[in-house]
Amino acid sequence: MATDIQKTTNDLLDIENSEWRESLDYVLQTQGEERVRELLRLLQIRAQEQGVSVHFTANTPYINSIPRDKQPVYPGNREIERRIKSIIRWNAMAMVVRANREKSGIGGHISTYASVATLWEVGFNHFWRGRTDDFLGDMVYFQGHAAPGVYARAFIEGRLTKEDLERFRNELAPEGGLSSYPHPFLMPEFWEFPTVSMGLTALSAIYQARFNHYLVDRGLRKSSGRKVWAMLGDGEMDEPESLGAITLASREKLNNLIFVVNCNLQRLDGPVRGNGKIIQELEAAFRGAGWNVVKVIWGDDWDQLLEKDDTGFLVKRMDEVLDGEMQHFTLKKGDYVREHFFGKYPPLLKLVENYSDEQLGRLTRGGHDPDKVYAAYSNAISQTEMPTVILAHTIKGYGLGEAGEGKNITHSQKKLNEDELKEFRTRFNIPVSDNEIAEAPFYRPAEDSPEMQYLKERRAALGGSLPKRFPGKEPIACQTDGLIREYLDGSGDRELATTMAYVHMLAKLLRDPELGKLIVPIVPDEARTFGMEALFRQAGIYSHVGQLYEPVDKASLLHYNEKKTGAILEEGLSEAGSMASFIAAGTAHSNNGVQTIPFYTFYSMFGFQRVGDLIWQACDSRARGFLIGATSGRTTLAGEGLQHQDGHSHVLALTSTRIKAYDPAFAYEMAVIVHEGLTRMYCNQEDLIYYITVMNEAYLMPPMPKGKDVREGIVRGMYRFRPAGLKKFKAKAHLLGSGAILNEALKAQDLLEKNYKIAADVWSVTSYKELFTDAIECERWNLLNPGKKAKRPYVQQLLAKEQGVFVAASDYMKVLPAAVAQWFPGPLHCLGTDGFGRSDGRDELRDFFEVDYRYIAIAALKQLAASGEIEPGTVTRAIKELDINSGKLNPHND
Ligand SMILES: Cc1ncc(C[n+]2csc(CCOP(=O)(O)OP(=O)(O)O)c2C)c(N)n1
Ligand SMILES: [Mg+2]
Repeated sequence: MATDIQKTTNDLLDIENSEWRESLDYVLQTQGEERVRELLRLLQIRAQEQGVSVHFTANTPYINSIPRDKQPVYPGNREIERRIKSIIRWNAMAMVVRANREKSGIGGHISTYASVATLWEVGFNHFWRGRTDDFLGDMVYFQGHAAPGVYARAFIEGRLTKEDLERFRNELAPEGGLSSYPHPFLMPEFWEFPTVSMGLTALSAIYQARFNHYLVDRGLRKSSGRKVWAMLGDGEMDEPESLGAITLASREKLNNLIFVVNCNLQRLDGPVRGNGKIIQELEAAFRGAGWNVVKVIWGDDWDQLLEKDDTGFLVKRMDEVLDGEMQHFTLKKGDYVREHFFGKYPPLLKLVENYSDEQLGRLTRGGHDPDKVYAAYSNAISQTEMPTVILAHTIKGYGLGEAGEGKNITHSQKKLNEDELKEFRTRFNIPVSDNEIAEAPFYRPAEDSPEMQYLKERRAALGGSLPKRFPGKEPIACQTDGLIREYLDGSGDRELATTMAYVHMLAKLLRDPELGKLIVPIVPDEARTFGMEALFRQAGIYSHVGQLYEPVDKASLLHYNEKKTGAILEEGLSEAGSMASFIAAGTAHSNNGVQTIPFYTFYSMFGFQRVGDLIWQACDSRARGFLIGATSGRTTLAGEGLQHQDGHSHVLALTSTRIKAYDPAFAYEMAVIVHEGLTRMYCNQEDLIYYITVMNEAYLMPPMPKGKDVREGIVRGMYRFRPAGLKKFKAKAHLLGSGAILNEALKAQDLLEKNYKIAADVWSVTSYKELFTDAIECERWNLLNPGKKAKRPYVQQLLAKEQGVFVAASDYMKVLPAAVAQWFPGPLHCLGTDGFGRSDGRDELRDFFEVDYRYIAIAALKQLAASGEIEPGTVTRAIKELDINSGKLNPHND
């Protein structure tokens, strides 16, 4: 009885639901979309007035955003495209299988490309434009571990040979090989964007798209309708960087940006959201952020079912099915789909009663349906006001069958046995015979085959092949001597910090008739800290819309000046975003046909430590430019304490060989280094990045000492700044200082000479990294060329005639000077700032970290005592005289 009542109620509800739906259909047909929206809004208001709280949802139903009747007609030949795609699938799989047979454990991925093939092939055949004489080409960031698919296509296009494919992940073969992932550093004429550090692609693509607008707004190139496509994984979207900048993209109305997220619902270990729906989660995030979201969930064959279903149960079922369940529908056969997907509601079972199990098992996902993908891409490229994200539902390991389709292990599947290869071959109809199958041979159709003709015609129509990197440009910045001359004379009686000298130089560069328009100052909400606010007015802060409000400080000379042609990229509090801008500006020489010169100025603690992986990416990208670590030095930055005081960025800068790292003490040193950087990166066209730390301690900037080797020494890392003054002395010491600590070495020199009759030379070490790199290069050469005249490291040559003891002090960790100690002619004592910073004054910090002049002096005395040149008692006496507390806190541990 109760169930009968329930049934009647349900039936009534169903009728009511149908009536509402039909009314809506009627309004839509007779009055159009706008009227539907209006009515929905009115209903929402009415409900709210009656106290019915309407839950906020940024989600739309779990169906395709573009209904079938809004899909454009597919312009290509589906059959030939499917053949081409199948061949690429085969070769991509074969190159991984073969590589792993040759060298077990060499790795590579099959299942990701298998899931993404349609998404890419629709792009290759219809959307992605190559570079031509009058168009720079679209910028496509390929999901990194699907690289075999790009190589396989390049093979079919005739850009790579069979032998090249055989050397996938065999880069050290004599002829060179194909890199595991997209690396412009390793394949500079092929890959444009490194993409395999998950998360960085989305971030980089956003800032790249914005930078493309910036170049147009600054008048550096013409608007061309060029698009930036980021092909991403759904697991990858969990990285904070992936979603971290999406509001910037909508705020800046980046209509040139398209994300395509390959939603195969799986990542490496298992489902991305087994208990939820990743597509819905991402839809809400992107819609909330103001993006155009296009969901491509179901293939064509679902449309008929959706059209036939007037109960609403199909969409209901689609909405509620969990990603974890969807994986079962991939793995199991049609009878399982009938029972568990459609079987949940009787009307759905009825809906598919005329479908065979086989048909149900074959129902496709939207990301494998070229029509649906084409519709989504067409929608994306026609956006004028906002960026687009396409959420495409796919199957991980599509076509691998038993070898991994939809399985949790599929990400790491690299080996297919003979049966699995046969199954794959048959499914995709590849003309490889049973006799050859065990070999997994590569297959390329004959040159005059319809497939090859079609493929070539399509790429020719789209402007040629991609990815393709275009390295190099004409030399610029070859005459910059004049720019730095004034800094070589010192500051007279004016005290300056190196930061001030740097900002002065940047302002001057911005005014330069040749280079000014190419300089891109980047700063993450710290310009005032570095005294850069004068640049606001001079160069302007870039804003695509200009300044729509009157700034509160309008009357001030240094007001906050946003403008469309502004040069400064004021990134707000995003060091990661700033680095992404640095990469965009630093690679413009190859990716944008214009050699912009980025100067990214940041709090040095939040550079290598915070965004080290982006710096690594910049090096791989062959970016060029200046990274300026400001407020640097563990003891030079007073007050800020543990989180802010950087004493290790120069150690982290050792990690990439593309980085030149300098810790200059004086304005002239910095000027020489900037000049050198401009010359090498822009005149000589070398792919380097100059990291320079600047400080906020003001002191007199001396003129550059005379001597022809000074300039060379600054660049190579070390030179004698002030020789000993004493003519008659007990013993000799050499004091090495860097950055602001050089002044402590000078004070120690005076002290040693005056109070202890020890002559001391003071050396400025601008770069331990340069000294170290040069030394290990020499050692390597000597090791491999035993019969030839040995090379001598620069530091060894420089100190060859020196006697006495050596003390090195810097505001960085002791390991820096220790790295070069073995090439010194005598013992070297290293002072440095190992340990966490503290908030206190500069003097207190230098005492705490034991890097002030007193410690430099006693370290020299200690060394001299140890070598028997002075009385051991002198050290004890000096410790007392200099008021050093031997029982003080240990900065290393306390
Ligand atoms: C920062 C980072 N962490 C980890 C990895 C290793 N890794 C490469 S791909 C991958 C899973 C990617 O899943 P998804 O983004 O969903 O791509 P799919 O292969 O499923 O298309 C992982 C963990 C990486 N490359 N980068
Ligand atoms: Mg995935």
